[in-house]
Amino acid sequence: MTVKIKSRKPGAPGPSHLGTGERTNTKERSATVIRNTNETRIEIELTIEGQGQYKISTGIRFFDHMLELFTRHGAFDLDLACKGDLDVDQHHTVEDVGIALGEAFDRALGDKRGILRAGYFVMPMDETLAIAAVDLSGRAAFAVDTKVRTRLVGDLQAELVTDFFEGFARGARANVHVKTMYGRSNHHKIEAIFKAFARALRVACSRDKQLGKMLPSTKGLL
Ligand SMILES: [Mn+2]
Repeated sequence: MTVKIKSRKPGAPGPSHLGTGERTNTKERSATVIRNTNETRIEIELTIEGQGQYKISTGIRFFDHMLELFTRHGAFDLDLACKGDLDVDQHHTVEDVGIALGEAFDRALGDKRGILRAGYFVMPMDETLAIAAVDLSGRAAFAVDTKVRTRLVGDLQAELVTDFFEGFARGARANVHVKTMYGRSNHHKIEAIFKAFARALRVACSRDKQLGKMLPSTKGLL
């Protein structure tokens, strides 16, 4: 397996479209992750201060749909291409995309000084309600409850939603808790979780105006 990770040096200037506010708000945080194994080949370009723009291709249309709305609701920019061994099944593709995307966030956030670090969101989608809580704690842990009992949602093997968030938690070294509270449509149950997760992560990645560049931990390391 080869994993190449590039990230912009913390403090490097970002694009001018991000405005002329506080100096700390003009720094764009981004990362490129290339992750190749015998099972999947993944390329990711992520910008945290994005415009909700995406180019997603995993070979699983419903998974693309989830990553597209994740990008838009998170206000990130995301180019993500994965060529996985879908002839085996979808497991490697979904799990490895989760890991690589988590790694991209971890790298883009650097030493995590000056971020809120934790975030949560409660997201309705019509008759469905989902909650998400994220802590970019440096420790991987996850809890996922989609309340989906069918094997497939669209063309996605529904159980793999759990593997995606487990992978993300490992890659980002984060605590990720997502849960559908109630709902009827399986499509809505998964979609509400991805939207809630995107918005919780967007908060966690946001800059903390009050604490400034302070590390959001008393431990001294995240
Ligand atoms: Mn949808």
